Amino acid sequence: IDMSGREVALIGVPTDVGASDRGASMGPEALRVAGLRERLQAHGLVVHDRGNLSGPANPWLPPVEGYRHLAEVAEWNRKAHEAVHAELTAGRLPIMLGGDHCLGIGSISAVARHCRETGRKLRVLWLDAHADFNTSAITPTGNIHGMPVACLCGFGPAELTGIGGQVPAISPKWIRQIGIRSVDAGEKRFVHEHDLEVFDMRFIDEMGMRHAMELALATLDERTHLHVSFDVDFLDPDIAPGVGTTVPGGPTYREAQLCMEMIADTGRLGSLDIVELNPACDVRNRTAALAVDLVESLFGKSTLMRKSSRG
Ligand code: B3U
Ligand code: MN
Ligand code: MN
Repeated sequence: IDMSGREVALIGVPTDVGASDRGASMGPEALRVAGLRERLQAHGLVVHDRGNLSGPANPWLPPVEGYRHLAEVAEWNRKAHEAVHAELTAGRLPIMLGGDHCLGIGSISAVARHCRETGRKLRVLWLDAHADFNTSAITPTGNIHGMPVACLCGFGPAELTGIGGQVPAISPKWIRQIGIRSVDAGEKRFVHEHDLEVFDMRFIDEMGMRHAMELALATLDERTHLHVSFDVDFLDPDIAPGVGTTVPGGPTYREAQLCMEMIADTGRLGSLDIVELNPACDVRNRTAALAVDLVESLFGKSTLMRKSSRG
C-alpha cells in the first residue's frame, strides 16, 4: 500500500481531564519530539501539524454523580470533534494526538458524522488494554477515559453522547476491540449485553495476532472508512512503560508490528487517535519512539516489498 501524496493533519489535544493520573496532556509534544512528522514525511505523506487545541485546565476534583470533570471533558471533546471533522471534510487524514482516551468521543463522533455525510461505512479498531465501556452507574473510578466506547454507543450523559448530532454516534457492531486484558466486573456484563466483538489477550495467545486481525478486518470493502483508536496501554508495559495505567501481559513488539502492518495492508485507514501516552511515566521518551515506529508501520512501512503479506 502506497500512501505517498496523502495529506494528513496532526491535531494535538493536550489534556488529561478524563484520567486520574496526570501527564497524558504532555503526549502531543512527546510524539513530536520522537519525530512523528518527519517519519510520516519520509513515507511521502504530506503532513500538516495543526499545533495544539486549547481548553480548560484540569480542575483535579473528585467525581460528581459518577463523572470526574464532566464539563471539562465535554468542552475538550467538542473542540476535538470540530477539528477532526474539519480535516476529514477537507480530505485530509486526521491524526489526533492525545491526551487521554476520553477524547475518542470527540474524534470518533466526528468520523461517524463524516461517514454519514459521505455515505461511507465505519469500522473502528479499538487497540487497548481496557474495554472503556463503563458508565456512571458501574465505573469504579468516575474517570471518563474508561467510558468513551459506551458514550459513543449512546450510554452516557447527553453532554457527551450528543456530540456530533446523532445519538448513538456509532453502533457496537462497528467496533472491534483488540488486546483487552482489564475489564471491570460491571463493565464485563455490559460488554456481553451489547455483544461487543472483543479479541482479548486470551484469544491472541491461543489463536495469534494474525488470526485476530484477519477476523477484525474481515468484511471491509471500498466504502469502508477504517478508524484506529490506539491507546498506548495496548502494548506490553515491558516495551511501553510510558502510560498511566499499565496492565501486564500485552502484545509484544512483534505482535504490535504485525497488527499495524495488517491494518496498513487493507488500504482503508482513514483516521487515527494516539492516546494515553504519558511522558511523566516514560523512560527517555522510549514509549513515544515506539508509538512512532508503530504508526510508521500503520502507514505502510514494511521491511521488504511484497505482493501480499497474506496467504
Ligand atoms: N476500567 C477502569 C480503568 C481504566 C480504563 N481506561 C483506563 N483505565 N485507562 C476505569 O477507570 O474505568
Ligand atoms: Mn483506552
Ligand atoms: Mn487503556
